[in-house]
Amino acid sequence: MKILVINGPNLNMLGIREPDIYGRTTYADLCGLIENHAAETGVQVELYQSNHEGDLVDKIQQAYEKTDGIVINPGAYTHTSVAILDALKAVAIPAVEVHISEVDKREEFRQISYVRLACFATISGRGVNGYLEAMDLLRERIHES
Ligand code: CA2
Repeated sequence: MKILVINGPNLNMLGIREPDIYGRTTYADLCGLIENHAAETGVQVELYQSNHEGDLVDKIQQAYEKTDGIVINPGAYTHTSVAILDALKAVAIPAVEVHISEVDKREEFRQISYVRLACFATISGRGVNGYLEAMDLLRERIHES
């Protein structure tokens, strides 16, 4: 089983600033946690981060028929990107939306998610652990199908 974990803009800056909102785990630490969890659960994982909307769309398209599940934290594009929503719908790969912070309790603009419409679950406010929970949800979903 192959899972693609996608992170959007500024998530490469994790742990560097705003630790009160996003914690102290760096992006490199996050990648390590995800890779360890994948190894423990027998999953093949690919990690991808970009600050560019079109690159994120390209990566989702490239996953078509090659990836069993997608974990995606689209960062700020969550709240604006119909292009990422459409890409997820186009490939029709089971996807889980992740947010480190509890977006539904933050500014009004962060409470809107376009991407959510193409995801079967959303995990928000669980810190970096949310990525691991999303991988577990995907494994369950893929085993059932
Ligand atoms: O809570 C999340 O995971 C977010 O997707 C993170 C995004 C934000 O725009 C979303 O509304 C919620 C921000 C990505 C990280 O931004 C940083 C800002 C300063 C320092 C480190 C990271």
